[in-house]
Amino acid sequence: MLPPRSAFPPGFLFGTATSAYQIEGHAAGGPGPSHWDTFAATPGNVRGGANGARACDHYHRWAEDLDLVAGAGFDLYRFSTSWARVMPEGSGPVNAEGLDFYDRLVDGMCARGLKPALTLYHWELPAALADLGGWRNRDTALRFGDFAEAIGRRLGDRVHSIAPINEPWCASWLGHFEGLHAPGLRDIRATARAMHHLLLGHGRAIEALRGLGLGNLGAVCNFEHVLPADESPEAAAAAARHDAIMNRFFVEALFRGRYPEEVLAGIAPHLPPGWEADFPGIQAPLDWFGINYYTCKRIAPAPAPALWPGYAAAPGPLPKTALGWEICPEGLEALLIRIARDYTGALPLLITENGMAAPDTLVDGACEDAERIAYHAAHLEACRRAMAAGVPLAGYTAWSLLDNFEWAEGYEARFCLVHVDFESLQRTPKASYAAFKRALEG
Ligand code: IFM
Repeated sequence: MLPPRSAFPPGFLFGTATSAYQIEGHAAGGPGPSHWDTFAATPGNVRGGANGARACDHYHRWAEDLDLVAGAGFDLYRFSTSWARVMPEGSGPVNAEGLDFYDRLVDGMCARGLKPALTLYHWELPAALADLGGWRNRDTALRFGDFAEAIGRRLGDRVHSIAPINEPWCASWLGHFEGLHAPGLRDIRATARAMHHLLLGHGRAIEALRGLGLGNLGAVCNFEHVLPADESPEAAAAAARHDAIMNRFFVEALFRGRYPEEVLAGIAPHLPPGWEADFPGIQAPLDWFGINYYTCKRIAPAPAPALWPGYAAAPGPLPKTALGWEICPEGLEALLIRIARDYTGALPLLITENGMAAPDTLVDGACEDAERIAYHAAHLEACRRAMAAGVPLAGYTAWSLLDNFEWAEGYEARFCLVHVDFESLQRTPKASYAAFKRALEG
């Protein structure tokens, strides 16, 4: 059972999240192509050859979807704006239809009493900017500031909060080093530049939004609880490298104005000249910090001869989700305590994503996702323990509202509270949706 609302302090915010490309249906409404369209169109990149062209058709069904968010009693809805939808060429003329869509969406949230929690970039880089080098190119960070300003001007008067970029580790490392996300590169120089320019873009966006007089601005990073695969010093060192790349690089830049030595050991020669001078902008003060957490990861040294960073994931003993991710709520508790202690202090923290993929099916029109209820319950209890230990946690956001386009996994990994039939597009609330509804009433 999920802990009820009354088990949390008054004002603690409960929300659910989605992102533009994963649900909207990118073919509708006159956007430009994004690098996810071109990545998905390349054979072998996405399971089943899927793409986001239709997704959940949220572009046309958004009112029904917002009714679902409000119907469960959530306080907040975390959504994102697609850069390629609003600025088809990445800069210059705005697609009025795209901006109007987000305007209606935000009005729809306000009309239902939902707090709009806006993420500006959840990975739809306009293909026109990808052609110019994408996040490898410093200019993309500057153009992102312009995009932030255009969105801030139109929606800023009604949104509750804004975060410029979702999960910069995925947008840089997964897409430029591991090649698993768009743009599908495996190139250390591209990675180093993307890591830095995403942070620069974050800083530019915060500057533009503050310039418009907007507040409640934050950042959202994803974290794993990293454990060495065994007790050897080699595993400890490998785990420390993964931890520095995934867990420390972005938060250390945002809150300390530096990059970890373990990461510089690999990427320093590939960073753009003069990178150190960008830290004052990257470190622009924030009003909150968002944590996306799903799993823990055991790390072993890569087999020799290994190039930097020289580590590999090893299997662990805990129960796993449909994507093979270990279920480790204790890792969330440890991370919350660590991040507050080492980086954010009294700044409010939010869980901006947490959830699990399960092999959900409809049986007689119902989806009994008991495993998902247990997952959220265990992670909410971990939040309570962290709060009891002094962590200033202000909210929890379940990933995700609707089964959706799970990036390279296509439509097979279902993470959500509402089942979507991708033929008929019918939405069916799962047992986990009902469990949240009950918990939020109490
Ligand atoms: O679906 C993604 C989301 O887009 C970003 N965070 C992780 C989720 C699950 O993989």
